[in-house]
Amino acid sequence: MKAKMLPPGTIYLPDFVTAKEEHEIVGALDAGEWNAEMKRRVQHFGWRYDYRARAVTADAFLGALPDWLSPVCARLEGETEFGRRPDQMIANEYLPGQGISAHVDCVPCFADRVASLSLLSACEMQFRHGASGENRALLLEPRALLILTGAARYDWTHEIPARRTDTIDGEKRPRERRVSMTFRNVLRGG
Ligand SMILES: O=C(O)CCC(=O)C(=O)O
Repeated sequence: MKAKMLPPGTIYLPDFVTAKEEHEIVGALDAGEWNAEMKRRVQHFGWRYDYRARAVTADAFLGALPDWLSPVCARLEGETEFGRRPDQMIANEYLPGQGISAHVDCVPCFADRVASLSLLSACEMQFRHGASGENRALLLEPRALLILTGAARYDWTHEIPARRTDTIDGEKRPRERRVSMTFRNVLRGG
């Protein structure tokens, strides 16, 4: 769990939002419409990502990101290595026992920096290096921001194992409802 053990290009920023902001963001998401077609519920903003085709098609534009995301987007652009204003965001909801399978975010669809904000509950993220099979793990705490760049973005898969409890340094950490927001920039024609 030490920073030096993370895949190169991983940036972890604890307390990126306050507890008040966390509460307001989750309230705004819950006032919207969660899509329940997959194992976990999702909401897409900016551009709809097609999971089956692994594509963002030209007709998938949903509109600008909502105003209530502006403070977080401005901070991503001005205060972090993300360094630009995102135009796409997917919110994921994980109930205990739910996860996301190992993947690299679509390379032709999205630009070279991906940022994920964790809300409400912690979980372990696992990384695997495609060429060597090396593994790493990181505890994503509520309100922390994870930015994947470089090798961490392209050469390592990331995954949230579908578990009810994580065991971190020998300590059992039962999961509760977790919401994440992953920010990206769409590559036109991707
Ligand atoms: O929930 C997370 O923190 C990660 C989400 C993710 O990997 C994704 O949306 O591709």
